Amino acid sequence: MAAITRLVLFTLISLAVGHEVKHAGQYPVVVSTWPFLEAVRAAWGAVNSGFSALDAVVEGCSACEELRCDGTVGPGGSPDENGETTLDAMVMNGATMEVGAVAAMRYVRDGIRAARLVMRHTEHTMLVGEQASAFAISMGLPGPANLSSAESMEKWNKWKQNNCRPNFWKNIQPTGSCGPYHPSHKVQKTCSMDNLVEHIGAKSSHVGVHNHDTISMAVIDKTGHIAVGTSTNGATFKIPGRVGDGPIAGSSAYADDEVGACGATGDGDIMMRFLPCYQAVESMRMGMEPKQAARDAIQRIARKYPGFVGAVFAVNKNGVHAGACHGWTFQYSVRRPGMEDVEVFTVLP
Ligand code: SD4
Repeated sequence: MAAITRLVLFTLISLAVGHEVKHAGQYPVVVSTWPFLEAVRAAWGAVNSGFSALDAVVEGCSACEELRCDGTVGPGGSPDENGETTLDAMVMNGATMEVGAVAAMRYVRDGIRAARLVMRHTEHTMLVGEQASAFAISMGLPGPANLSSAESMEKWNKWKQNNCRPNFWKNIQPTGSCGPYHPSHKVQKTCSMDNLVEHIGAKSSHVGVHNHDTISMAVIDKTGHIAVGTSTNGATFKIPGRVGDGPIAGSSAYADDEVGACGATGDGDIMMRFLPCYQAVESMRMGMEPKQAARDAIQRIARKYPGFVGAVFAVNKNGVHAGACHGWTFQYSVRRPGMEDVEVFTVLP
């Protein structure tokens, strides 16, 4: 009963400040896209027992990879056009600005751990494809493994039966079958920006509420250091070789101890053109509150792509957090001192 009363009170307080929740100076803090409760619990358990922000982010995202959060995150989640699942993942240390990432990685289930290995054991920022897999296995991660599941294969078979639609091709022929595709000779060339905006605005998004594919997480540890991470298999039925926003620092996530952090989810093909998380963190650096910074980052994309679907959360170094979204209702999860368990915040478009 007491817990329910506390929850109601807390909800009222959070509504009262309009999705911006202030808890100055109380660490640790864990924030994650979507109601990925187990992932936040795993990160919280780690950071609360003394893990660094970076290692807690890895524990949190790794929990989602293992549990296949939402049925779609990590191995066994969404297939590409060949029925294969490949992973994009990234970690960023907000104390040093180091980044480790893997993109379009095959045969290794541990996306976020592979990203941390890139950060820890190389001078590079990102490794891709089979070379990323070979690196991860050589550094001790299990593999090679089949990243498909019965569910991903079923999804893929249904898609094939539906003539491989929806898909990510444009200006190609044939349009009504699975290909192989060729460039269409009927591509309209135009110099008018009006036509261009109309075209991109009308494009329906492939990312939906039931195929999130992605976790993006920020952790502030007990010493106030901040880290972020993202793990995703990208977009359902992506063209093989596609890399989304997941492994791109500043797009799917960004952290700077001096300011705060951001995590993103949504149509990565669009979002990575705007680096929304870099934008949100830099806006906070210039004095915006998290709520304003998150909203501004989303609006910059929506102005150019009115049909885009996406969301970000922003959290400043004091633990004040907020979210903003476009094209769908967004939820993000938080755990910090004073909460009995993870709390989920809902943000309307
Ligand atoms: C991507 N941003 O690869 C990911 C997908 C996603 O919620 O976030 N879905 O485009």
